[in-house]
Amino acid sequence: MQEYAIQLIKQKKMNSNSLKYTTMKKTMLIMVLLVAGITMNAQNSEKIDSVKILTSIQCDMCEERVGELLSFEKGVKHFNIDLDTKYVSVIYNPKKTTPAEIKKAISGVGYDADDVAADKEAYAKLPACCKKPEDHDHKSHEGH
Ligand SMILES: [Cu+2]
Repeated sequence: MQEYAIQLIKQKKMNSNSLKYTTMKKTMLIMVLLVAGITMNAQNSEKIDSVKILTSIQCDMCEERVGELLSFEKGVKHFNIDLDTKYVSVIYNPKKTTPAEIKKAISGVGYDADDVAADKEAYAKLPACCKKPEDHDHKSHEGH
């Protein structure tokens, strides 16, 4: 009976101790979960990269054409086309595409993209207003 009483007292002591312990444990657990959550988030969130490509676009039809292409291009998250500077800025997922692939796609619809020259066939199919000024001049001279 005495032993039981001692045990009870011990248990009480332990309980108050373990209450503190539990609170600490909870805090630790929350912290661990938080850190794990942040780490997982960083791993899960798609990595993004950006590239700025100088193109040979001429008018808003070109802007539309390139815009439509980029809207459906694999790995492209966002893009901005500046008709004045002819620069196309692309935010992309480097796991799904590369600047080279994006440039190739732009070339495929008839435009120079940095060092990648426009696909000749695609360029030939472009309406006159979308062709480079030097080709315009050539045409207008032919007409005279
Ligand atoms: Cu155009």
